[in-house]
Amino acid sequence: MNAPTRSLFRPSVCPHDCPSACSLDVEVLPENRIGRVRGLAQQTYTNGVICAKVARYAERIHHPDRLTKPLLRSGPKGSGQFREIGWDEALDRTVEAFNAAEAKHGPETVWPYYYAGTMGLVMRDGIHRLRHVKRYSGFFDTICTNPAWTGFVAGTGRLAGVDPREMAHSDCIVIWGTNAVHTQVNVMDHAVRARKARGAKIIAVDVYMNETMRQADIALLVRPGTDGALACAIMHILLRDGLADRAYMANFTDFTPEFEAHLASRTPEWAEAICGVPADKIEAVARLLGATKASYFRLGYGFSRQRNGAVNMHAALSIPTMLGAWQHKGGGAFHSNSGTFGVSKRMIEGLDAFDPAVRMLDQSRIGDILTGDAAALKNGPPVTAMLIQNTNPVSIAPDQRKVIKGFAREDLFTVVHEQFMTETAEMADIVLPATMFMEHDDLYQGGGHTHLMLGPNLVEPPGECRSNHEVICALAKRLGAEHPGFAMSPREHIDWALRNGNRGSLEALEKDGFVDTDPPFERAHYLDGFGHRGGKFHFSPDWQKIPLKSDGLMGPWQDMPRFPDHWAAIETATPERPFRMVTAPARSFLNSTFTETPGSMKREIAPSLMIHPEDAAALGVGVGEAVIVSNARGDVELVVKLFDGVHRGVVIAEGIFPNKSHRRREGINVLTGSDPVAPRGGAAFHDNAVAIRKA
Ligand SMILES: Nc1nc2c(c(=O)[nH]1)N[C@H]1C(S)=C(S)[C@@H](COP(=O)(O)OP(=O)(O)OC[C@H]3O[C@@H](n4cnc5c(=O)[nH]c(N)nc54)[C@H](O)[C@@H]3O)O[C@H]1N2
Ligand SMILES: Nc1nc2c(c(=O)[nH]1)N[C@H]1C(S)=C(S)[C@@H](COP(=O)(O)OP(=O)(O)OC[C@H]3O[C@@H](n4cnc5c(=O)[nH]c(N)nc54)[C@H](O)[C@@H]3O)O[C@H]1N2
Ligand code: SF4
Ligand SMILES: [Mo]
Repeated sequence: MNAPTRSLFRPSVCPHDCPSACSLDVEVLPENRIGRVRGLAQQTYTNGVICAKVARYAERIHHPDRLTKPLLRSGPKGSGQFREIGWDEALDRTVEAFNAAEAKHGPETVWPYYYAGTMGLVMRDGIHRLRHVKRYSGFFDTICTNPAWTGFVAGTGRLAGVDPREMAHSDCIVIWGTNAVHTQVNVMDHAVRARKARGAKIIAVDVYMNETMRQADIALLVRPGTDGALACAIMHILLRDGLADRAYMANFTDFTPEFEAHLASRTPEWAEAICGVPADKIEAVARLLGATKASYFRLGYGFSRQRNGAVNMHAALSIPTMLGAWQHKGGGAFHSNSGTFGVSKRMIEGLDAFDPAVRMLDQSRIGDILTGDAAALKNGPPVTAMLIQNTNPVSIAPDQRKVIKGFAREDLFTVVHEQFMTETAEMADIVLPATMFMEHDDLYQGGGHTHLMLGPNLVEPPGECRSNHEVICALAKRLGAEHPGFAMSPREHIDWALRNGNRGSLEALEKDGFVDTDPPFERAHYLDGFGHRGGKFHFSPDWQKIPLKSDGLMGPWQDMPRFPDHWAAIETATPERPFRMVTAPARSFLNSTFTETPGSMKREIAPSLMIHPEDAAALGVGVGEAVIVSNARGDVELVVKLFDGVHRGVVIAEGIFPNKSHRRREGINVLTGSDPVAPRGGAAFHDNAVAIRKA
């Protein structure tokens, strides 16, 4: 790394957990500082456009509150009292505690816990190498992607879709269950360009009139967890009115007369009663879709965070398939390209040391696991030691009361490697200071597009920060864990992963900072066959056999419908809990990240609840007043915002604010549940029946 003597722009990648994975153009200043951050224009998905929170990155990387020294707890658990120690002492103490725990309960008592705070493959996934070699408990990462990926792959057989840049050729762009303006700004950028250039119509489907819905030509406002009903009614009309592509379906799908008979009763009136979209509006949308060839369905994660989320994802995906939209440029569907990059993770993750006999523990059920639920522990030993990187479960995990109770256990030793003193770090025994993305080298793949990208080390880290890779390798050495991956540098790992995945080399990637891995048209559009055996799209999924990583079947999978349908597995409103609450992402935060930056806090202000004015009147509460929102899992106080862009009975709490910005230091996830979404697990963050009363 050469420190510049004058300011210059260098390519980089946004590392945050966001499908956009933007290529960045970062101004590197002398004296180890960064200046402006903008989108890289040459990478044609990013197209020079990034979100405001990352454009302000100088305030995060040069934040005065960054952790810069290892810390040892000096007061009671969770007191926030720590004293500075050296790295050797921190690592020695960690290894001592891990070995003592292992001696008492066996290696599965140690649970390395991580997530996608950085999406860099070396820094995010290296923790697996340590756990595989040491036979520590496995980590089944359900919290974000499982309901969505399962629903998509149930249909296509593969986690891949049509290049989002093809929106430039679309007649109609359907943005379903993602608030793209907040969570992936590039989707909106490409859609709006298509509207300007060729009059493409933008249709959005969501449960509240968010920014994306407001910018759409047609906004379909559904009740939470009812997208399956809307999708079925659209398909009912397509079949009824001769707008379905029957020749395509005969060639490329498992379409049967039985499926047609099933849809015959899924009328627009039936759907209206469930999802709340007027039947005539459903008719108009179906006619519009049927009249255009190139309809592009951009299916988000948001609507899958319901207990019937996998079914709803598959139902929405079935529409472009019935239209035969996949055959046309600018037509088809996209959810994630995460299954397409082919980079080899064998060395990074130490997969050669993987032992399937070691138990997997479910990320979403951390509360049950840490409070000793035998089933969640797979009837194995308790978890008594944890290493945590890139995630803040005390704030973001569901069933928060159990999570906090678990972390407060005196017999649990916790090491948290972090950039800031998060609420998880506050519960730790040892806190280690972590580098940020511009302070280490890493490789990134764009889940929401087609590029592999290099994020190089551009500046020196402050104080004594070390990268995840350095920490994993240093622990491995002290633990006596042996693997060639522990002796390699991040650059060597990147080169190995590329070469062994037939994706070129580090040298090639370094030239432009990215490579475009877009597959040929035929493959991206599944014209050479879908991913299932026999090459057909499945309208009737085999929910027990989805070709994705698995830790067995979870949730009420036996009750899943055979065809797309409204599956009433959600937490329905009851007289005691008459409201349905959605905990949608805030624009200026990224999960719990950016809650530490003044620029984002100034915009998001304080935890609130958006509530329909008539519901507020019935409850006798007004703007700015506090309400207690409760269910069987707990209660949280929020401040009322009146908002008429929801169905009555639906309330929205945007953003994961720090727990400490709420009464009793308990955040929004006190209300969300960790019971697994069928059939492969996941948390239904937007599926909550709640009661509301004046505080
Ligand atoms: N600014 C910002 N950006 C983010 C994040 C963030 O917290 N803030 N989080 C990042 C992460 S981890 C992820 S996984 C991605 C997710 O990104 P996307 O795939 O883009 O999905 P989201 O935008 O999370 O989807 C949220 C939307 O889903 C809607 N929704 C909830 N339930 C339903 C339903 O039943 N039906 C329908 N139709 N809509 C529903 C919500 O109202 C909300 O508008 O975003 C990433 N980007
Ligand atoms: N109520 C509610 N809760 C939700 C959601 C919701 O919509 N509503 N969304 C859920 C979803 S989809 C997700 S993915 C989860 C995400 O939740 P988290 O995994 O907590 O997500 P982040 O806030 O992205 O990242 C966590 C931490 O990683 C740290 N970090 C970043 N880079 C590095 C690094 O290189 N090294 C180390 N050691 N640390 C690093 C950051 O400082 C940050 O504190 O939240 C879930 N929780
Ligand atoms: S849109 Fe997402 S990937 Fe792009 S800069 Fe913002 S957070 Fe990063
Ligand atoms: Mo996520």
